[in-house]
Amino acid sequence: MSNEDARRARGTPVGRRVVLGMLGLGAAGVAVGTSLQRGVNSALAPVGQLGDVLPGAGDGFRYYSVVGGVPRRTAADYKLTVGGLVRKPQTFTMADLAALPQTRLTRDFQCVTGWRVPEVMWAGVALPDLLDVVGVSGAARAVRFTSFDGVYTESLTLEQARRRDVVVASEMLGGPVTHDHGGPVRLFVAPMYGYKSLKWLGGIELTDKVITGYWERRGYDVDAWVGRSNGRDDAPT
Ligand SMILES: Nc1nc2c(c(=O)[nH]1)N[C@H]1C(S)=C(S)[C@@H](COP(=O)(O)O)O[C@H]1N2
Ligand SMILES: [Mo]
Repeated sequence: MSNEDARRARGTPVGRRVVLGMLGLGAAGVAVGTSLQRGVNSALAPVGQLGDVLPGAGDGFRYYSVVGGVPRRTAADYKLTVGGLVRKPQTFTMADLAALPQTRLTRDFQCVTGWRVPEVMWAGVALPDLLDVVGVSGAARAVRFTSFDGVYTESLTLEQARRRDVVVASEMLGGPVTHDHGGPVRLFVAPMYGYKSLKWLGGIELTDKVITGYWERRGYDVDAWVGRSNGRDDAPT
C-alpha cells in the first residue's frame, strides 16, 4: 500500500494534495492546488474549505475520480448495459430507466476517508427492481459494476444487490446527477462507504462470484458497511 492508500485505510482525513493526487493530475494538480490555496487564503476563507472551489463543490461532496478525464454522456446518449448471468440481457436508455418504478430515499453519504454529507436526496431505480426486469439466472451470485470512465469497477453480492437501499440513481441533491457526481447515472449503495457508489455507471453484469473492485484490490474491504468495515467500530464524524 502506498502512504496515500494507508492513510485512506486508517480513515485519517486527507489533505488537498492527496485529493488532488487522486484526481490523477500529478504535479500539475498540486501546482494548481497551491495557486488555488493562495487565492483562497488571500480571501480569508478557511483553508479547510479549499475543496469548495473545485468542481462539484459547494454541496459538501469532494470530487473523486481515479482517471484524469471522463467522457461526458448526456441524458440523450446515455446507455446502461445489463448482462452476464441474466435471462434477458438488455440495454437501458434514460427513458427506459425513467419508465421503471422510481425509488426515492434520503441518506447520509459517507466516504471512508472521513467526510460525510448528511441527508442527501437520491432517486432512481432500486437495483432489485432492475434485476427483476432482466431476470437473474440461477447460477448468479454477485453483481459487477463498470464505469464508462474505463477504469473504476465495483461489486456486490447478489444478496446485497437485492437491498432496496441500493439505487441506480439518476437524481441526487434534488436534481439530475451532474457529470462530476457520476452522471447521468451512478450507483448509490446507502449502507456502505462511498467507494461502493460507482460513478458514471456503464455496465451491470451478473457473475457467479464477487469480482473485487478498484479500491478493493488496493486493500479496502469488499463488504464496506459503514461503521463495520475498514477497521472502524463507529461511523466517523
Ligand atoms: N467511477 C468512479 N466512481 C467513484 C469513485 C471514482 O474515483 N471513480 N470514487 C468513489 C469514492 S471513494 C467516493 S467517496 C465517491 C465520491 O463521490 P463524488 O465524487 O460524487 O463526491 O465516489 C465513488 N465512486
Ligand atoms: Mo471515498
